Amino acid sequence: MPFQQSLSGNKAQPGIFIALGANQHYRRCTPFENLRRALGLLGRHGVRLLSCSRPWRTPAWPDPSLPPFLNAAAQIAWSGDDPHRLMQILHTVETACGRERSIRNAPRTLDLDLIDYKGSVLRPESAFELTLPHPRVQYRAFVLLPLREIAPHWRAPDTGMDIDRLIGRLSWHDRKDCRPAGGVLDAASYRLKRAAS
Ligand code: PH2
Ligand code: MG
Ligand code: MG
Repeated sequence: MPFQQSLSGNKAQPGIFIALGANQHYRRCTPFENLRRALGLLGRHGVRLLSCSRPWRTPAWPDPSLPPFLNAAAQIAWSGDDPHRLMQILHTVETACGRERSIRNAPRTLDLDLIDYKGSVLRPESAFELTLPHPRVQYRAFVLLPLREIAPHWRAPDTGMDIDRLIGRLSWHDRKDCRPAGGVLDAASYRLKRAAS
């Protein structure tokens, strides 16, 4: 299942897309292991992985002197109907992977962002409430480049802009050091590894 393009992107059928990121170890786990563990934990909360991009190594934004991130994007399936509840699940998994909340953009063991929930557009008055689509995704190479691997037909639900156009608008500076990092991120291989150890 890793790096499998979703059949629909969000062209034929809207989907649920999340972004994953990590640039800090948690105990002895590397950022790569944190991302893989997160996918396994999501499964225990009833979140099924439909497709996952390759992991990408990306410079920390906005301060590239911080450790680089490992980023990925995934399409998931979930039987619930409230994106706020799904966000709670993402937070629970972040906490289980050592996420501590400090200042904005601080290094983190795990960040799970809900990018697109079935094409919903939510614009709450408070910046602390869930906003959909994720308000910054359309400007971030570290989200768009992995997302394009699994959803090449994705369009931002609010502006309707397609992913190629969004990537085309990024500056060379923002894209130039973002690269696939090698390795395979999917929950099944993490479970197999655990079972063997
Ligand atoms: N996440 C941030 C801030 N900066 N930089 C990169 N490269 N990747 C991220 O996922 C990231 C970031 C806040 O969530
Ligand atoms: Mg984030
Ligand atoms: Mg976040």
